Amino acid sequence: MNQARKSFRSSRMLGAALTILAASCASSSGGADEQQIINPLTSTGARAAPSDFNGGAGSERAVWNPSSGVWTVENAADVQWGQAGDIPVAGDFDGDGKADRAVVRPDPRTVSSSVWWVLKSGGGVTNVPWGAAGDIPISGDFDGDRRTDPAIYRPASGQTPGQWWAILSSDNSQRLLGNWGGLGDVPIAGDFNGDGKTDLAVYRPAAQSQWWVAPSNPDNTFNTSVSSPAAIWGNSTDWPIAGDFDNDGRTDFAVWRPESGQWWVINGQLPAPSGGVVAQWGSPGDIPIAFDVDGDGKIDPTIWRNGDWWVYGRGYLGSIGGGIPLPYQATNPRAIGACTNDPVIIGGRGGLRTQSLCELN
Ligand SMILES: [Ca+2]
Ligand SMILES: [Ca+2]
Ligand SMILES: [Ca+2]
Ligand SMILES: [Ca+2]
Repeated sequence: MNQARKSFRSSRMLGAALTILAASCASSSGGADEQQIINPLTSTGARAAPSDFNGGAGSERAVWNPSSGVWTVENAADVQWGQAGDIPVAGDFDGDGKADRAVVRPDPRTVSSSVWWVLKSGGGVTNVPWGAAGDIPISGDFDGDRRTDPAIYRPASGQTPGQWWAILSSDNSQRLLGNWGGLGDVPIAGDFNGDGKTDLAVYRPAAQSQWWVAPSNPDNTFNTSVSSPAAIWGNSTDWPIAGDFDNDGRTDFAVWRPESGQWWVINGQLPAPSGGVVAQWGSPGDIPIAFDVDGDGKIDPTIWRNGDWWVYGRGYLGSIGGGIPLPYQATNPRAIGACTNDPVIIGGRGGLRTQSLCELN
């Protein structure tokens, strides 16, 4: 990675005034009178979800076992891919419309770099050195060619802002996509402006949490001159969970509230509208998953509870395997099973913080 520098807006971001949240997401109430119905709009066409392993309608339940490295996917044979200490990353790296099993592994020879091992659904294997220990792998398509680009978010440290790095699949170029993120920010992979390209976005937990989005431009750059948050949505203990809940092609701003099990979702416009919707699904101790079970393009709020999958509007789907539910998200708060060293971001009183899976067991 070269060390190209770009101006960073952290100070402006941190100094921006809070605006009042019209439909108070910070409130634990949420009556129907303050909700705004999100209108389902047109589909933007098929795009392999990180957990759509067979390319059919909807996603498959999938888990990765952090001890054995085995991927257990609904309606598929178990596959061993990875080992203890790896970070699972699913995405469509080969562009055949099916999610590929992939892991990111710290390189033991250098301890400073990581290797992405991809088992391509269309056949073959790739291993690409990319990133370093402490980086957060991101499964995104930043150039919009419908192939997942290996990407990492390097958390902000001291005076250094958070950095987004990717290998763009369209030209195989290794790029610093932008400096976008401050201390304590949580990276979010989403397409908030609906152009088919993943944007640079971070969630900043606070009493009134901020979502900062640097939207993608047509030339594969990102508008990092944004000077105000795209949304103020969530509180200091919420877990961000982004996805397209209404299938309008734009990722929506959403948080899951661990104390109450509420899903708070606001439409992913830039900037966000003033009101959102809330759904009750889950209980303290659960893990929320953005999952499209039926293939209608809309995220179905899903709860993972000790191996069991519960989908909003459908109920119990059953249990498969043992391990980390996929799509794995850095914001998933709890360890499952064995002890590994990958960083996770855990919610709790006082905000989100980074913690290893070992510490959680
Ligand atoms: Ca694939
Ligand atoms: Ca791509
Ligand atoms: Ca975009
Ligand atoms: Ca949406």
